[in-house]
Amino acid sequence: MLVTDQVSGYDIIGDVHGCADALRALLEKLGYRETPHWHHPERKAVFVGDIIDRGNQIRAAMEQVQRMVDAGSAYLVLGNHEYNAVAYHASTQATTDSHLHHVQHRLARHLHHTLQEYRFHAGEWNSLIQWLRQLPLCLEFEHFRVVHACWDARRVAQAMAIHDGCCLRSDEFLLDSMQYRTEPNRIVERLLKGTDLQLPEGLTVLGSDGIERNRIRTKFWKKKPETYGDILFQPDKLPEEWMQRTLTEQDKERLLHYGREEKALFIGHYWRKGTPKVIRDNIACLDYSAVKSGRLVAYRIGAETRLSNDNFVWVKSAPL
Ligand SMILES: [Mn+2]
Repeated sequence: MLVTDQVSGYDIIGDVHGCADALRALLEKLGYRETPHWHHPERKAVFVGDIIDRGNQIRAAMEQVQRMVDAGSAYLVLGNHEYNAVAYHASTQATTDSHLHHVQHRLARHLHHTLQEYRFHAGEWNSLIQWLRQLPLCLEFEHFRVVHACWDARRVAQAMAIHDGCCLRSDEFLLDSMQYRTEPNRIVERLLKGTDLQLPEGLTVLGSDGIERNRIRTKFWKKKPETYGDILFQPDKLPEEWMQRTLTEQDKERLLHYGREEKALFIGHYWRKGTPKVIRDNIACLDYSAVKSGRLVAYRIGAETRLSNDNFVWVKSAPL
């Protein structure tokens, strides 16, 4: 389904992660006013997801976004963190199932800050979950697309076939998505977490978050990549000899290629650092690590179809 509005443009906004003050400052800078909820007379905002977790103003950030979406002045696509919240909630409804118990335990760690903030607000938490379940995994506008981590045409088509991409409305889809190697799980993983590759020969990388991983996040737009260095897309670097290492044919088959001629695409998710720049003239990532004293970033798009570095707007967020 194509989204159309009578507006002069859109402001696509990156991962907020509980930085409500930074969000207010950014909206103000973009010309939005809070009367009574944040809105712009000629534009709409589109959030790429991940409003919750990590920061210390999670409820406040979520409330601002919810009010904007409910009033029709913004859209929100689900991030992996919102998906986790919905899956966690579903797992708490069926505590006798051992698989769901495991899911619940794992997700509770990811959702730690969020669960803390909603601890004494059970009614608000339950209604937030129901509200999140109505939201889409991705959105397609006339001249651009928005998804949290990766636009995979095949997975997007599958998602769009279920309540126009608002897949979590379906109990069956939600429960299946919580089981590995089901189609709903693959759809959610691909759109909300992106593409990755398993490292060979038991090699692992120690992330800056202290977690050891045997997988790396990869670019999904590189044409004819040859080495790991060509496709690595994450803050944690690989040793130089691994960057030079040649990809196997099997690796190459697993990678995706979002073409240069495709519609402009906006994503979040990847913890970028430094001054915001487009990845290519049809791909921009808006996650610049707002919660880690980075930037909360927006991209202002009008009717143009090619992206430019001049259209980023950001605020620096205060350290936690
Ligand atoms: Mn994120």
